[in-house]
Amino acid sequence: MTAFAAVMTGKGTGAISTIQVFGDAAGTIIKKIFKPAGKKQAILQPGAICLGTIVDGSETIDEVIIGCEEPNTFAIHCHGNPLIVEMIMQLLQQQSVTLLTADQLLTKTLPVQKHINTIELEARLTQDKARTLQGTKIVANQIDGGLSKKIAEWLNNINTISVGQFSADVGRILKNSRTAKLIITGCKAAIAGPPNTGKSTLLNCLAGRQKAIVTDIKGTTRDWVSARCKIGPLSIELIDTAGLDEEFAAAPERVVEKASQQKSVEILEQADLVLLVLDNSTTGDQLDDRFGEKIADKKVLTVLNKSDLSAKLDTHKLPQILADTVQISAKFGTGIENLTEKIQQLTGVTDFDLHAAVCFTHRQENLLKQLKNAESKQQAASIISELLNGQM
Ligand SMILES: Nc1nc2c(ncn2[C@@H]2O[C@H](COP(=O)(O)OP(=O)(O)OP(=O)(O)O)[C@@H](O)[C@H]2O)c(=O)[nH]1
Ligand SMILES: [Mg+2]
Repeated sequence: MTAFAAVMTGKGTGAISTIQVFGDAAGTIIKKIFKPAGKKQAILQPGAICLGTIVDGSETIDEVIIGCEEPNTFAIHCHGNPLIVEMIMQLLQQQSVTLLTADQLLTKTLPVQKHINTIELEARLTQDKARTLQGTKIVANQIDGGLSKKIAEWLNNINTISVGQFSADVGRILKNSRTAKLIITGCKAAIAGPPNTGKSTLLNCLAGRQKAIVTDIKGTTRDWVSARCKIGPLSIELIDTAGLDEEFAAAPERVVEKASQQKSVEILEQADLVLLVLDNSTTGDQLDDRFGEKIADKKVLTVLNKSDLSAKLDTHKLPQILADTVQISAKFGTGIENLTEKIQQLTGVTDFDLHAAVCFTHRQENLLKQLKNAESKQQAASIISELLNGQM
């Protein structure tokens, strides 16, 4: 006889928290720790809910509502104070219940209760974590349509479809998946550029609040500052970095500046997108040549800031990688609509079809990559079956 429990609600204080208890011993254990209000015996059959208290011997821990969702599956809805939740979890553990994370518990319960395949299970687990509504839709669409539909199509035509056709289909899925990933899990945008060009002003403008310090002194931002904003279907983590000026940071006494600039480069490397901010009201070389190497494989948008002042920057002299430009004034909030449109174009989300077949877990991605290189139909069929029903 076994039982498992997990806190299903998010971390932190909420009005109500839900603990799910599952397993053939769950009912017996609930009876030991639950005292129904006003009744001698709790009726905990599937579909029933019951008000009462969770007790540890003679001590009352919390007033709760218990629902029996399925045979051997109970939901304890208790008060949301994390200390109360912790006490109930400890009490369950004392009753030999194995404590799990919400994902681990769902992985055990969903296939048994709903008879779902691995892709649907993965979709249900991923849906909660999607950063935007569009992200949840993309994932939900993979259950009946999208990837599941494509797999059904492959299986139905396994005898006629060629290995090359699999490879072409998978190529499209993997390409769409890269865009879908930005929508589902969010996107990191580094705001980089020379000192004093208005990077922090841009972060504040996009975030809609004064998150970063702005002054007219070069080198104001030393430690990076981040803020989240929503642009179209994207939830973007903006990261304002210290201005890049290697010559300035090279002096032996500028230890902090050197460290901040190294951090800026690290952030650039991890970003999905780089907003390179230049001051449009100045002439001259604003970036050293080596900067291009650091962003060579990135999606880069050159933001020509301070466009409220007369333009002096010769954009024709910009290297090819910085050729995609947009003029804005972060201080006065002009040109921001163009900027957000460009960001969506650059990340490929502008016309993204939320019903497109995509993969959304590492497991799926790895298997699709194997399928792309499958050498025989037999091998392809076995990978497809693993994709649909394999272990998570
Ligand atoms: N005229 C004008 N001034 C701006 C604009 N954006 C920023 N500034 C000014 O430029 C100066 C520098 O702005 P910051 O946002 O601190 O620049 P930064 O790039 O973060 O600077 P560092 O952190 O030192 O690298 C401040 O005085 C801002 O008010 C703009 O669009 N127009
Ligand atoms: Mg700054």
